[in-house]
Amino acid sequence: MASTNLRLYTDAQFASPYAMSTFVALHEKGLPFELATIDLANNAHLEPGYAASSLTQRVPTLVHDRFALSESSAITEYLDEVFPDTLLYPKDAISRARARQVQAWLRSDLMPIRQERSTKVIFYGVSAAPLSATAHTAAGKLFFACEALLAPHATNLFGEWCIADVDLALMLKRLVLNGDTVPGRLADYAAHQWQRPSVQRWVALNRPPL
Ligand SMILES: N[C@@H](CCC(=O)N[C@@H](CS)C(=O)NCC(=O)O)C(=O)O
Repeated sequence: MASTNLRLYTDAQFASPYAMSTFVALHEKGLPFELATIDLANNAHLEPGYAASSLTQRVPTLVHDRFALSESSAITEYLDEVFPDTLLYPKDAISRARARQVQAWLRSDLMPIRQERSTKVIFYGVSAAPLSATAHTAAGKLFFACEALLAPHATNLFGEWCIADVDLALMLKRLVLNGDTVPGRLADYAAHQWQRPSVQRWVALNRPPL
C-alpha cells in the first residue's frame, strides 16, 4: 500500500459539504489522517502558506506526503487511484461516470437550495425562511433527478454505496432538516445514508459556536 502520510484541511466549523465528502472518503477507506482546520471567517484560507498549497484558497485540501490537492471530487478520485483497496466510486464505467456526473452537478447547480438552505441548517440547527419560488424550482429538479436515479426500494444510487450517495444525501438533508417537503422515499434514502458511521463521525465533530 502507498504511504498514508495524509493531512486533510477542512473549515473550522465543519460545515463545508465538500470537506465532509473528503472526510467521509478517508474514513470509508480506513486511512489514518491528520485533521487540520482553516478558519474561513478569519480569512485563514487567504494566508500565503495555505494559498500556495491549496492553489484555490478554498477548503478542503488534502496533503499526501508533498502533494497538496484541493477540489473535493479531485481529492476523492485521487484517493481511489492511490488507495484502491476500498473504492469510493463504482467499478463499472457507466455507474462511475454517473457518480461523477452527480457530484459535478451537485457542485455546480441548485444554487438557490445551497443559498437558502446553507449547511448551517444541518450542522447548527439554524432554521430558515420558507423557500423562494426559484428554490422550489431547484428542489423540483433535485427530486426529479433523484427519482430517476434511485431504483425502487434502493438504499444506494448504484447498488453498492459510493461517495456520490453522501453528496446527494447532504443536498436532500438541507431540505429535510429544515422541515421542507421532501418525497418520503427520498427522505428515507437520505436518512439511511446519514446513518453511515463515516458520516456520523463528521456530524459528531465538536463545532465552535457560530
Ligand atoms: N468545488 C469546491 C468547492 C469548495 C468550496 O466552495 N469551499 C468553501 C467552503 S464550503 C470555501 O473554501 N470557501 C472560501 C472561499 O471560497 O473563499 C470543492 O468541491 O472542493
